[in-house]
Amino acid sequence: NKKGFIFDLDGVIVDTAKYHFLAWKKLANSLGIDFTEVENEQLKGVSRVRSLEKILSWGNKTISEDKFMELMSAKNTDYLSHISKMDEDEILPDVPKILNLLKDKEQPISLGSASKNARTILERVNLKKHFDAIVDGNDVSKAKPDPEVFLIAAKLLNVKPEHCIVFEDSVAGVEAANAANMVSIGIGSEDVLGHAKYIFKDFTEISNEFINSLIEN
Ligand code: B16
Ligand code: MG
Repeated sequence: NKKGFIFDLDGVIVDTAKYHFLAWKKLANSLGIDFTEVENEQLKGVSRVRSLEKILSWGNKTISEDKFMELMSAKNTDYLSHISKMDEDEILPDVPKILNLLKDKEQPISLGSASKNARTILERVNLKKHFDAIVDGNDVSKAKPDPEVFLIAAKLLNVKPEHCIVFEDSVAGVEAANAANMVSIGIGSEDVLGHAKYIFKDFTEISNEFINSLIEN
């Protein structure tokens, strides 16, 4: 039995969500726009361009195209300054355990991230070797909640979408997995990810038996 296991990156494998938060907050506040965890939740899994568009609309701001590009680049530079300090300690609990279990069971594994920095981050935390395929923000034309990122991953793994399982921490990502006709597993809080097929607080709550049942069914 072969299934395709697709992992989101930010908020699932590593807690880079906190660095996105810091960088967007700095940028929003510099424009006089409020930015709290509530706004941040709506940016999870959302592309860089779309995130900035949302922040500007919350602040009722319109800016020139040049200024837009400048802000995007400033946000990413700031974000990368956090990323450059990352190491294996920032891998979220039990992620390596699950990746190793899937490898033992000969299950194909892909990354399915909206981030254009995904490969850099996987290299920093030394997890790249675990992935049979990597699909990230550089490979897609339509951002989550569009299912494109996960459908490309399924194709690269050579597994039918309905035989794929997606781990996601974002509202947009769970929507994308559902739209792709995949089994969605929310990693985070039930209040936010109620539309996922299964929800766990983190990987420490996921048992080997549960993974086995996903493979068998
Ligand atoms: P970048 P994921 C997403 O990654 C993040 O959740 C989201 O907050 C971010 O804006 C997006 O990547 C783009 O990231 O600016 O690095 O290209 O959760 O889909 O792995
Ligand atoms: Mg995420």
